[in-house]
Amino acid sequence: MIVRKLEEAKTGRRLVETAGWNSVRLLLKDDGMGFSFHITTIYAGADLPMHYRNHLESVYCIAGEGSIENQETGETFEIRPGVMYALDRHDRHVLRATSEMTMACVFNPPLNGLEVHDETGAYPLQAEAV
Ligand code: 9YT
Repeated sequence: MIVRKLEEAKTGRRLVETAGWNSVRLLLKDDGMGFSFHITTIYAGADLPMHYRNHLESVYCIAGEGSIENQETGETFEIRPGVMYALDRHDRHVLRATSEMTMACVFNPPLNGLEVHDETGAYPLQAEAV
């Protein structure tokens, strides 16, 4: 069994900070779960184009408000506490935060903790899909 505290995980390689957001990786590839699990904070005013070509991601909003635009379809959905979105088609999207948002995120395949977004808003593939 793995038990971790968010506050304690905000150290070392588990905390990734970049423009517009930070993410605490509570579970990573080397935990052997087949997915990674992150608590991500999106800063107020962030406008984040992303395209996870190599990963599936689901995101649950715990706090804050914003929107997600599906650039494949042109649809925009409000994001607020209680809303989940899943990028089941590797959808190109833009996440916008009108207030600071706290999100619980799951990635398949799991991140190993070192990835950074490339110029297309994707993470490189560093694990086989499960
Ligand atoms: C919600 C979202 O996709 N934010 C970008 C960061 C990502 N969730 C991560 O690496 O934790």
